[in-house]
Amino acid sequence: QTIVRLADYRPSDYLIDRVDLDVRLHPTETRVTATLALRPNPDGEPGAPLVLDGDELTLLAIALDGQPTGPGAIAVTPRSLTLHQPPQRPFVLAIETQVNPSANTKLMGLYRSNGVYCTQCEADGFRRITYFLDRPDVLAVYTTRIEGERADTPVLLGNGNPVAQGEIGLTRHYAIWHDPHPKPAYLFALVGGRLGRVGSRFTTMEGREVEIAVYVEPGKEGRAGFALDAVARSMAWDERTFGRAYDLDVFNVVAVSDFNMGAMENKGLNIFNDKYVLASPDTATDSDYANIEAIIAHEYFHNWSGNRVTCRDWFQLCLKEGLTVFRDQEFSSDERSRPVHRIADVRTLRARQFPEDAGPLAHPVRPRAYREINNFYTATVYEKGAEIVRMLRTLLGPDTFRRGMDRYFATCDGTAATVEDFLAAFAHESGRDLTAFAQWYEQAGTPTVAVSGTYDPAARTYALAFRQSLPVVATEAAAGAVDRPQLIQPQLIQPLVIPVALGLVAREGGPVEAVSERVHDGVFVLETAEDTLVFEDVAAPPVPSLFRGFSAPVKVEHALTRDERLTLLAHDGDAFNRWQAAQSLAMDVLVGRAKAGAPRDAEAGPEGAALSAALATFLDGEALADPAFAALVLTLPEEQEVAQTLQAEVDPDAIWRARQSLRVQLGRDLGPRLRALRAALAEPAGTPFSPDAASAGRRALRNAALDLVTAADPDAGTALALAQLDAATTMTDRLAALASVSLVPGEAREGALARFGETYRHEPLVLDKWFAVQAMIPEDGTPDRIRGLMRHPAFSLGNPNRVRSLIASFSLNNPTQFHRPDGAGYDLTVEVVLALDGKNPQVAARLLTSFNTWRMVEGGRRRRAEAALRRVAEAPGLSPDVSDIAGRSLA
Ligand code: DPP
Ligand code: ZN
Repeated sequence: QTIVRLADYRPSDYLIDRVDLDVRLHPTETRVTATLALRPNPDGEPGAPLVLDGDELTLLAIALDGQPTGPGAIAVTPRSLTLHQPPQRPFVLAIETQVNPSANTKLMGLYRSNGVYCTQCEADGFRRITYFLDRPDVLAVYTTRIEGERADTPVLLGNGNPVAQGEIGLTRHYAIWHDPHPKPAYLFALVGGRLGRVGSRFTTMEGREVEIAVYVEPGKEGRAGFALDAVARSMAWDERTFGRAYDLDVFNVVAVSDFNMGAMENKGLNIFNDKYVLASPDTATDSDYANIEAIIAHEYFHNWSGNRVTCRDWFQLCLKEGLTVFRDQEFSSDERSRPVHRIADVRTLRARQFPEDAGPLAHPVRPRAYREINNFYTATVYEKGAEIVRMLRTLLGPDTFRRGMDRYFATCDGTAATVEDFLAAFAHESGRDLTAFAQWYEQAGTPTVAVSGTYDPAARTYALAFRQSLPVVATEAAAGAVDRPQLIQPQLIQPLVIPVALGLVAREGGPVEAVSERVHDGVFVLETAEDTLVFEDVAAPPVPSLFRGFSAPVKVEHALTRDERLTLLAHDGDAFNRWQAAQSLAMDVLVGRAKAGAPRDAEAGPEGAALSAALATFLDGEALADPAFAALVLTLPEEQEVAQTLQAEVDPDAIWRARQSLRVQLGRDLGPRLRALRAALAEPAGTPFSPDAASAGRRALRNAALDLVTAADPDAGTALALAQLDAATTMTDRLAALASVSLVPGEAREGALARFGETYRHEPLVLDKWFAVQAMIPEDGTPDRIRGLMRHPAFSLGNPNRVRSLIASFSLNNPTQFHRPDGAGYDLTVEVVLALDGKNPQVAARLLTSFNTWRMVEGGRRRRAEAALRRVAEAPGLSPDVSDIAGRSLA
């Protein structure tokens, strides 16, 4: 497996201007004729051979300018097609290949999902359809003719606009699609199948009439309306917020049930994992609705950030992904509650990206080398990439930021761009040098910012001393560039440009109006390793509120006292930091108890009691005013977050006991309030369902209360949960009840699980939730339970959603069982990774990343984890995907 390096980038020696595809669909013998209009690239090497990429392809025929190629003119393997002496003028290559969609279990290229033909070409799946220059900087105009049996494939969809369709004999028909916008091969798509359709129209601000449609399994049309509406809302939002209009006459979304990713932004033909399209109150939770809305928006927004402006090479992946995540986060914040959404995004970042950045798979947002690009669709590229764009907006201000975006789209439209092109647009509009800021793209690892405050009563000043540091991360090794770790020397690490949104809060509440020339619009910019910010004219010692709205993706070391945190929880003007204050109070308790190895029912400690008292005041004052926010304040940091705070020699059982003891304590101390809240928030019978943020917030708070009540009083809580399970009219309430019940061992649990499984036996997406609930039970019996469920008729290793629900939920979200001292959790994961690798290497590799925290756990577990990883690394016939993850994890 060769290493691809950013430093080795060279333009392609040839370009492809037009692609005419003729695809004759057949379950096992699909024939593809690709007619490519090629020419030498003026920026390439004159006379170089033309090397087209392929993967598992069978060549049937080839012609150059209409003539058969002479003997010895080409060399063909399943992985490449080389034309030794291509004409040094424009020429046409016609290539006929044959592929077997039914045998394609990798779900890359052309495959069948529930009988529906569909494609996935990012990052390099197009080469599994035809020989091609499969790289994102080769942009062509595509015309696609798709032919199939009318009975099997009444719906035939391609990129762009439909231009023709017709009959062929008695049983076959065809459709022709033309996409006028030049695009890289990874954005190609086609679909053929029996599909139901819901549709509507949208008129763009430019006056274009667009037909929007969502295609789903026949019979599920009633579950497609929310996604359809989200498309229209996304279109309107991108016009309003970024001035971006849609540019084709049709926009199609197709839901398929076997899909490696969440969804794919193919031009004019987005293909979705059906989990992110189908929604009804009875089958989808509030978070499903929120995810559907966010992912529909994300893929639609790619039409500009990704498609109109694409990436020069895969090292620039964050250019489209980080930016588009930022855009979808903003959309969701505007459509829902901004602080609530921000908290949710930061929780995800801390739960997924921080551990990645602290472990052996750490890599810069723009990696410098890779072995397998499919392993770089990571939380770092996506979520940290989005944080970089957010910081840019904070640094430049919203108006300059918007002008920079306009300039980026204007200057890079129709091109394959780089991170440098992106930053240049903002440098131009702001007149600022962004060279130092660009380090965010280059350095792996989560920075730490240590802060200490000093009040000088005589001078009436308040000084905040900041010191930033970056962990020494084996960056090059992490990026796959070298075989053994090669540590970056600490002195080579550059300080980052860190926007610190801040304010001062008076001890008795209310803001402190202090002045500092270095704070603009509430933001101080830390640009050096150390710096001190002084506020003048401060009458009394204030409480600093730092990194408001989580203004930078850093860890903050700031030794506030409990009283200071309580002040922020009660009085900070920034909602994010109020939530953060509660989290920090809880984290202090959890870390203290985990270190002390606290038993499960630890006697109510004084710090825990202080937290209960503060939460009681908070709930009394405002729980009903903003239930969604209150639900987040009530939710303790996850076990993985506590582990990240402890950093080394982590004992997951001690963390679980600490968290459990605090849940019990809060449940006891707040019990009457929580029950009263549940009653106050109950929906009057007959209330029509709404997935909106306010209704979802009320359900979230009721269920957060249920969770704590059940922790403190399992019998009473289980009774409440069972009643809720029976009476619930939404999947949100039903699933929350099932989750509460699942934590209390006994017959009630087993009965409830059995009934739920029976009720939804024909609903795979609901069974996924049922699989996940069981996979996350923190008990010794769970690995056996999972092995049993793997024999359930609805489970299949071939379906990525099933694997993620039953196996990845266990490996990623059940820390005590994954990290069992006897190694049974590691064994189960490895067994599935190896069984899956031959079928679907991408999903297998992703599952193996659950080991990315293995170095943090205590010695016995660590040795077992390492041995498990070695078993993977040494297994014969590994895919490049899994071998890359195993190798880097052990490096
Ligand atoms: N489909 C994936 C996404 O939109 C990769 N582009 O993030
Ligand atoms: Zn994306």
